[in-house]
Amino acid sequence: MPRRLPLQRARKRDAEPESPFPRADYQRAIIVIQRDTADIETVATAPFGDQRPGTSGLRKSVRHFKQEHYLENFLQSIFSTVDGLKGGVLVLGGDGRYHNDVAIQTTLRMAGANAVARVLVGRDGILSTPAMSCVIRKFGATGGIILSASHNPGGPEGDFGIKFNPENGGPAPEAMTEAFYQRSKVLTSYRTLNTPDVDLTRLGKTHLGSMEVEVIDPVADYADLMERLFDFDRIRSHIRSGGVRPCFDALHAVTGPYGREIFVKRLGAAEGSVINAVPLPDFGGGHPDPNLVHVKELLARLAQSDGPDFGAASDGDGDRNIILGKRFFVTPSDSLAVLAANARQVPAYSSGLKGVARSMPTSQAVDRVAAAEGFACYETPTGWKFFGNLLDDGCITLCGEESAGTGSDHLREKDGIWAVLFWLNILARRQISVEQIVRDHWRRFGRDYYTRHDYEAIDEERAHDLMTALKAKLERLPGRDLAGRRIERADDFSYLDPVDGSLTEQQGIRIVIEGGGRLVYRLSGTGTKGATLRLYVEDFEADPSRHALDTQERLSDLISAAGEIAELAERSGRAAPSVIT
Ligand code: VG1
Ligand code: CO
Repeated sequence: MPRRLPLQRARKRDAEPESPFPRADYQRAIIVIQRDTADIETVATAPFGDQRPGTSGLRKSVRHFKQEHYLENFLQSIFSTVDGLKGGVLVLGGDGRYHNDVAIQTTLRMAGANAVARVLVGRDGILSTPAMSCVIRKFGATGGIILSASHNPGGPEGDFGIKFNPENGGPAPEAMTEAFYQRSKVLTSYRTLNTPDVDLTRLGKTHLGSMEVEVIDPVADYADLMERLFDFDRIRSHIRSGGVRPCFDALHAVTGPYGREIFVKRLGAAEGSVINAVPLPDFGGGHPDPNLVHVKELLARLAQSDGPDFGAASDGDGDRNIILGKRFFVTPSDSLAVLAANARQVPAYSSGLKGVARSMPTSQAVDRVAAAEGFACYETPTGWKFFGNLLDDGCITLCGEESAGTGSDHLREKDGIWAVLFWLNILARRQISVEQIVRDHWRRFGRDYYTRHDYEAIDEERAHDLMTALKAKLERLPGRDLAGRRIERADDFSYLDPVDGSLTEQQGIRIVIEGGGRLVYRLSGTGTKGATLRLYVEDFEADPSRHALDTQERLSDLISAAGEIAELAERSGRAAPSVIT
């Protein structure tokens, strides 16, 4: 395995155009350089220099994606890189955001021209990310293409994205995304079909050239899988008896139809318990990111005395989740720990867990469960792709990220609705509230206070300089005092994959403080404007009499120390973070 290029350094270089052709001349017309058969066209193109996928696929503004040949170039890089696609089976779908409809047809035509034998495409071009993973695995497909920018806003001024999942159903590993990028830099042409659009509104088979296209129900296979994992009977009777009053907010993103089928039809929740259930191209003007800032309507409902007592929401493509009780927020890091500690309550995990994994910036709450229960706990770089090998190799059963992603070996993607069902199953078994479950968990394992401060859309150069300056200090930090406590360790996180031996470096700065405190700094790999700096702060509290404090207050000394060490305000040019979660 070759050593990977450090992400930050490489991204900076992406800014420079690498095309050997002057784009302005080139963009004047689509030049068809070859017409192979009646329908297949080979179109001349020139590389864009900026098609290196980030944390989760290639993500850019819609405007950027709409540049002539931009989407086609990246698609051709995929078709030319993944051997098995020729003659293979491809699954295709997106989160329904603006441009999904156009891009789906472009992808179908290019799949046909690149000799894909069969495509399974979600009705209306829609598939959630976890449903994609489910379908790839169920039908033994060669891979899948997901059109999504996930939690990023949609609409003509919003973002678009594309990701590829190989046959295990998980995000393409780094070596593969790097190969796409390398290919994108040397492309001179792409192949497409000169054919009309395929009708995606009706289920069933049709043909595009010699390729078979099957329009599938995007919900059915996924819902069936959920029914096999969880105790639907028990959840249904818990809902029927009024033991729990759930409300699921789909934020006008992809999970609306999934939520309605599973919570209303199969579990008997009230009609109105799935809100914002119609997927819209601009997510109704909202931000499909399930955090406290963006689920205002859900919070308002939970605050009503006769309203729901269990709230949940998912993101643009359905892989994230937020879990709420009555006036109570479960941090994603705690959620992962609670699921791990209660896994035996759920049919699919009743024999216990093989191990767990969390991304590096995720709090250490799940580590405590692993230590107490005696199973392994892995720490990986941010991004679901790093869990793939551990899941495939049977090292872990559950995994999660602080960014509202949890999942298990049932798929190879994080899975929003799965997490909600897991919670409902625990509630139905334990017959107590969300808040009681979490408080009980803290009493047993201690509480890891946790917050993330995002500095969005800051100047790229300033962000990189901040990280460089901080890295230069790391060596001198251990042994020093931070907010009255000793710094134990300070490093730039690198990960040696225990399964394939690959090394991924420069994955974020960690400063570990005695007693379970931690500061983490990293640059986002999903943002599309400038740079986004994420500061993650956590601290451990064993004393149960101190488990009900305000998080920002409890962490305030560490937050200010984190600002001082990194000279955050001066170097970022921002007095305060743009989002606190
Ligand atoms: C963010 C999160 C990361 C998550 C990724 C994709 O990445 O921090 O945990 O895996 O988004 O999630 P970054 O590089 O911006 O921090 V999704 O639901 O947007 O595909
Ligand atoms: Co997502």
